[in-house]
Amino acid sequence: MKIVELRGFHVGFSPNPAIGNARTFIRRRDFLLLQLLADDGSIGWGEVFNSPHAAGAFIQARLAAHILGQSPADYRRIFDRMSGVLGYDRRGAAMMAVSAIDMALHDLAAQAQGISVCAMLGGALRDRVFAYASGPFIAEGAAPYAKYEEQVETYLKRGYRAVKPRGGAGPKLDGEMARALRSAVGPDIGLMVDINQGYSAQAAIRSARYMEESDLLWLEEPVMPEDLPGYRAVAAASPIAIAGGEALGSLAAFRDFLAAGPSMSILQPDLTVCGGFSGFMKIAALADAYDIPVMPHAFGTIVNHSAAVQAAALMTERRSTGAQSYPYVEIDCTDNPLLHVAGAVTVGPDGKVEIPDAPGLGLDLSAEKLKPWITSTWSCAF
Ligand code: SMN
Ligand code: MG
Repeated sequence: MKIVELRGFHVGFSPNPAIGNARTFIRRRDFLLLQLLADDGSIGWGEVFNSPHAAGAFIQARLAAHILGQSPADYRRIFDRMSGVLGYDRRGAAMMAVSAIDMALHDLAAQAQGISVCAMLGGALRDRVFAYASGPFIAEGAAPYAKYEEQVETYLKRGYRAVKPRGGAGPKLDGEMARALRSAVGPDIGLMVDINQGYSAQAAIRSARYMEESDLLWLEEPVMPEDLPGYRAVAAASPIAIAGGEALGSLAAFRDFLAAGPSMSILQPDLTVCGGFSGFMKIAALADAYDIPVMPHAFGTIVNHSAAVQAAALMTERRSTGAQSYPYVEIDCTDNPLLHVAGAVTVGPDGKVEIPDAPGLGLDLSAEKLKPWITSTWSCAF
């Protein structure tokens, strides 16, 4: 099997209401979905979640020539070669470009063997994985958390047994929000709060203190992603587990956090940011040496969701402070048509999603299905 064409589909939509977190209101969500076409007609999918336009340009200008004519089975060699092309740009949009290609190569390589990506990478450790509802999000106006209880109730009705609301509107408000949610959902539902890099270390510590009695599984991205001293300060001051890493794009970045001692105690690499499956598995191996749970961050289309489910299937089980052991997968609970474009993503009554054992990523996706959201396309062929 040889790759004969790369096709880029820029897709996007405008969420209404805007998706609010501690730092911003997201009014537009744009992604690049990458198709790698093989000479036997099979198609592999990859996603760029964060910087689709820059990554798309980098794929066309610098990476495509290294992919055309190659066999997807050589994904490790190709990853190594692509890493050599990065030059000084080792953690940003260029790495996101590498990530999307690596993801699509894994999809194709596994399809060629007629097995799932997780089977190709050594075999799933489970056949279902626990999922959490990613939401609710901050609303515009004077009462950022006013609808949280109502929204969480709808998630629980859909089967979710864990929820991750956005915090960061203010430490005291966070404390009230977490307390209200804990008393609404009872002791058995997992509760975590995502600050989306929004606080200074002092504000994060204050917020963590106010939320301490609400039995959180984790506090996510309390400070800026590279603020290692800030992470260390928050971790030292609070008994709540600190999660992060969705914005870190290299193995070396994760090494810095782990080697520095208690800072992050749950790692959340995003496969579209950290180097696809190749990058993710290296980070997971590093984390194993520190006995730290790893679970994929995913807040995009069905492509990254499907990749995250395959990756989560491979992660070592770790006890959490709640009812369900790690790993978990994250499910975007906003109105996101690109998550459900190949069939509705839902959890069962056990709060888990199935790990598909269909070939590759197990995706039933086509350009035709993406059509309503496509803003532009490109292609690179021989
Ligand atoms: C997140 C990141 C980017 C956009 C929306 C939400 C969030 C997550 O941090 O963990 O999904
Ligand atoms: Mg997050």
